[in-house]
Amino acid sequence: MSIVIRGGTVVTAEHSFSADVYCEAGKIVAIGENLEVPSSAEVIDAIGQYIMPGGIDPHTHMQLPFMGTVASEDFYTGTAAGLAGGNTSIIDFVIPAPQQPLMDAYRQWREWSEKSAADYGFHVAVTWWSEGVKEDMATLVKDHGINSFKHFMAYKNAIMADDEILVNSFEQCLKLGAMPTVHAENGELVFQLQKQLLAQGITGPEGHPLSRPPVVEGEAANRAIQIAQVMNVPIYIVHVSCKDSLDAISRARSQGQRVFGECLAGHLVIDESVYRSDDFEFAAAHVMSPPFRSKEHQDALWKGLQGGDLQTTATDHCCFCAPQKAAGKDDFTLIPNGTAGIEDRMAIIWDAGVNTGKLTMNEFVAVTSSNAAKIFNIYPQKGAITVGSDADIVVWDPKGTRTISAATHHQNIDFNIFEGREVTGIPTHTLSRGNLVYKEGDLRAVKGAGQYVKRKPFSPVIGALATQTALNQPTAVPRG
Ligand code: URQ
Ligand code: ZN
Ligand code: ZN
Repeated sequence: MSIVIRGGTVVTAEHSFSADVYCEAGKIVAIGENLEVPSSAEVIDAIGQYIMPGGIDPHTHMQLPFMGTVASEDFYTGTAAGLAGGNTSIIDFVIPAPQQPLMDAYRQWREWSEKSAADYGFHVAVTWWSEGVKEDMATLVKDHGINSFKHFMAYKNAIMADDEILVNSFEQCLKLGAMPTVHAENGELVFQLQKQLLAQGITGPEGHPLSRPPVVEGEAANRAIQIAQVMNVPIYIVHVSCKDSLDAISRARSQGQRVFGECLAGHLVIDESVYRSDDFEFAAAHVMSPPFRSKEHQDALWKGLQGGDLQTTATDHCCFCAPQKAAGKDDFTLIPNGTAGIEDRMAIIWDAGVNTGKLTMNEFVAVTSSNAAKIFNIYPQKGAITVGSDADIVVWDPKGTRTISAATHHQNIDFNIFEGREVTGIPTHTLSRGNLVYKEGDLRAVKGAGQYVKRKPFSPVIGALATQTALNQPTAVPRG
């Protein structure tokens, strides 16, 4: 199977240039003007369109068992929906129950993910501590291509990691050359505020954001960053949602500490007014953590992306349908946390970022693909348009339009947080390791065609430098 993409403009995190791209046997084989290729090659006409690295979503939870139920999107339907939106890789999460051996959970998630239609990797969560956990972390890095470990500072009495777990795990991450990542919310404060709100009779979804104010996220982000500094490890803060945590990141980065931040497409364009709806289903559908915030925080996140204090965008794709959300009808703390985004992230970031001048096209590629590949050490295999890279490519029509809706999306959820938004800038073709899996509305995802992506660790000292060096590359055409 060979494909040549003709007549387009290649857009990478570094620059943009006119060129054809020829793909064969799953790899990018040639890039240049008026390429001569075998007559048997399938031709994609990309005139007036952009040829970009396929999106990498570094934060998804396909078929996650959580809060007494299981996320409605599985690895096949979720990765397929991503392909329809120009996303060609995910990094999902193995989340062991406390006392569950990490290796057992890892094997379970590898089994679930075999049905993926696109390439995938994992962060592994450290939800408890023992010598066995420490040993399993080493096994996962040395033998299974894991180079990042997640720590939930929220979710008390479930998967919450306290400071003792953070310190022990960060120490092991340094030894292994692995990246520690955190969900930064102070779980003790959330628990306390939840009790207070329920005692006041506030049981509806409007209680959710009240129990997780920005200060609760800012405290945890700052604490995790300071622990990382003392432990001499880099750190990646997932779903940064507010100025409070972004300020902690900016402060640390300005002092040379290696801190990376991720924000979600949803947090960039949706605000907390959704929780004040009288419609329980509508408000509950938006219950995720951290919650959607006010506009001042959205503006701060955009500035974080523009200024380089936030490096990646993601979705935290973790789907629960209305009947599942109804578990919290009388108690908002029982509403399963999570919603969707994998199919819409690229178009949302393009429409709200590039079309408004907040981001250049090159910065768009950086924050939707290349930076995640660099931080998690799969660049330029992924996240690049270079000879030898995997042929994970999206052909992007900057003039194409789409109205986002649950009625037409491919995601296995009965709600879309971007419902009704008309976006300008859409994928017309998606290639997954050189296979044309999406063509002008026709989704041809193949169950099980996705491959597990092993990620090498960074060596303890060089690793931190490598991460920084990788990210120091000119990631965008200077905005003039
Ligand atoms: O916290 C997370 O990232 C997982 C459990 C998904 N749910 C959510 O509300 N973000
Ligand atoms: Zn989280
Ligand atoms: Zn998550």
